[in-house]
Amino acid sequence: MTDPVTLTRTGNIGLICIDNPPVNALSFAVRRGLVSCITQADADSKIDAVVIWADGRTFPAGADITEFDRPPIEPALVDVCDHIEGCSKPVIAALHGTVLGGGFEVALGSHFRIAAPGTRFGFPEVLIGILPAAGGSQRMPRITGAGPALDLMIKGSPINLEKVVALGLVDRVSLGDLKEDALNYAAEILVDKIPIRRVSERSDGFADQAAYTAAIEATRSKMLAANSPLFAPMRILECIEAAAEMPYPEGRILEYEKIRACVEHPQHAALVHAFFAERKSVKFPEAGRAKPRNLAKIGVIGGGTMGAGITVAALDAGLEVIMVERDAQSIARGKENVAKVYQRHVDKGRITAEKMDAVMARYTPATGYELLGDVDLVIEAVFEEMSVKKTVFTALDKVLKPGAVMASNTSFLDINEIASVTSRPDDVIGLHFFSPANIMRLLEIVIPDKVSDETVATGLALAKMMRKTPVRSGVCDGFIGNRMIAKYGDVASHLVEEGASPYQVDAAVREFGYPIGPFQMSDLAGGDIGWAVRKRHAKTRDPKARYVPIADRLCENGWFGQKTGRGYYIYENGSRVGTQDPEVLAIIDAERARAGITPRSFTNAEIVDRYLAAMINEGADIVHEGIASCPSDVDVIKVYGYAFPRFRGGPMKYADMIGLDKVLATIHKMAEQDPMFWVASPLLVDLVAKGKNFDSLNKG
Ligand code: 3H9
Repeated sequence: MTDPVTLTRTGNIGLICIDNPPVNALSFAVRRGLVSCITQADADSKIDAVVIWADGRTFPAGADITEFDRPPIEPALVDVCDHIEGCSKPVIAALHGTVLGGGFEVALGSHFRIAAPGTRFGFPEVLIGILPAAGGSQRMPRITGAGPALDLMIKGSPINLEKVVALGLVDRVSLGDLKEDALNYAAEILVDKIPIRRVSERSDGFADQAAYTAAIEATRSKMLAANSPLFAPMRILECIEAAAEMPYPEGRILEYEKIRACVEHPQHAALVHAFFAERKSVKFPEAGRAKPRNLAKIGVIGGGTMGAGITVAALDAGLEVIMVERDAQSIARGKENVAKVYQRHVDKGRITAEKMDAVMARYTPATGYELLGDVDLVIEAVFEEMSVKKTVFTALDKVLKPGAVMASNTSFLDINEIASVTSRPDDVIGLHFFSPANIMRLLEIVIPDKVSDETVATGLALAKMMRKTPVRSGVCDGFIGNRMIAKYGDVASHLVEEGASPYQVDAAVREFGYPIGPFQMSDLAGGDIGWAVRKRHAKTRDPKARYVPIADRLCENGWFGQKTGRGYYIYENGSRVGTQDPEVLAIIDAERARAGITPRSFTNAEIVDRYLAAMINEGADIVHEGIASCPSDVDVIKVYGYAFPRFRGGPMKYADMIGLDKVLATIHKMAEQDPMFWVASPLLVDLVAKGKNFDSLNKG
């Protein structure tokens, strides 16, 4: 294996080059190489200054996350950064790409920093439940003070070069070839005899001590008020607070103690799982077998909330869009739905009016299919009814050019049946967006029986253009996400029928980490949506299956949730925050009495156990049936589309963490009460029998 870090010499400047694709992560060999090259350069009398440069697309994007679950190997990254800083000759970091986490810390360990335009900087450690622990939490505030460091490290989102320069974190912007400019900068430092500036010895960031303390206290109060369940952010704050209170050598010890606590916390493992799950989900087998077709112009059928959201996502991706509605009035509304998204951007100063005009110039409204003859792909987002979908696909089949991809945004219906009305089922695919489609990152790509690899690869290419997180799903009622929600939604209603109030169920689910509970969600989405689905299923529902009619009673009263001012909660004067409704509780009482149920009390833990056991069991069945390719895909769907708390990794990861035997025990216990509803998934039973977990199915 070749060394990923090398030292060469250009004149009297040593050039350390890191070459560890894809993102130059600071794995063991890179750390060892950096230490060794700095030592060599320091000892080499022909070298007077050193440039650290990285080949490929980026300066190191951080520590190597794949190493986190292995025993640590020396040298630790913090020692590498200190070693760089300790070099007796000027060290210049030449930065490009995404300078993140440990990469940023290597840069701050260097004495000078030069960066190429477009470089992004950040400390995303918090997103994997840890903190910058290679001296970053101690060095950055020494330059910037507390505010910017708190902001960057607690949010975890990257910032651009302009901001970094303004904060004093980068000394020079390269306007030509970065490597050459860095070498010239090093030469200049030598000629001008600019003294070495070690960040760990600086204190300019602490000059305004009052401002420093105020920033810490303001952030602490905000965090305590928000009552966030996340573990790492408060540890980050403690590190930044300590930076001003102790010399660097002590600060880095504290930083080490804090990261140890983070690493041992279950949130870290869950968040690392979420990180890799997201990257795994995009790897569809079809993409390896076929190339995507060209995508420049697409059609969207329907201008409602979904159609307009998809249109905005497509326009944002740089595509031309033809939106089709059935008549002049509907298309006018569709156009308005699209325009108002951009108008809001203009009003908030995010884009100029000219930019909005330029984007809208790529949008064409239409009331017929005639203009769709040359589009590369069509997404149908019409009413969720099989006959309506079939009419649309029959019409599209007549006008689309050969090779145009025909996608349905259905969230429940059988795409094989939709494809069957066309002469080209190989071009038909499901692209299930989540509302608001221009914001939600999840895209379920549903794979019907006859779809071609090329069509799937094109769907994936669209997801990439739209910056979506795509997950592969087989065809079944509700696909992965909605099929699961149907199951645990039933459990929520069972719990209410048995004695919990909807408000307690919501509170228990929020306590687990969801932003809102299932009944708040129903009020937000509109109770009529679930009602329509239940009516559709009524004909095929087994009369012996448990059915809780409480939601129907509310809908019969016209209480559909926020949009009608009343659902499970009351929403006074258009408020989006509901208050509890005694009349709802009375309806629930009446329904319990009708069902002959004597209500009992539940603990929040009992509610969550049952709710999640149903979710996990359905997820296991979905994997068992091959609808999901692996358990981590189920996790991605739930985290990105259904607000499952990311810090718990997803339902399948959560199950692994609490123990599958515990989940199975809950299911068996519930089956004693309702054996028809609670059937343990064969996959879950099998894994428990073999002492394995869901993660064992994620490999490969
Ligand atoms: C840290 O630094 C801790 C320190 O403070 C101190 C500790 C003591 N490690 O996302 P992509 C892989 S914590 C290992 O598809 P993009 C990724 O899995 C770290 N692997 O590309 C994928 O592999 P594959 C702080 C990594 O262009 C491939 O690279 N840093 C790492 O859309 C391409 O990734 C972070 O948290 C890594 N650090 O986005 C940065 N990063 O092809 C995390 C990526 O086999 N990374 N890979 O699936 C990112 O945010 C994005 O990957 C990045 C590129 C923006 C860099």
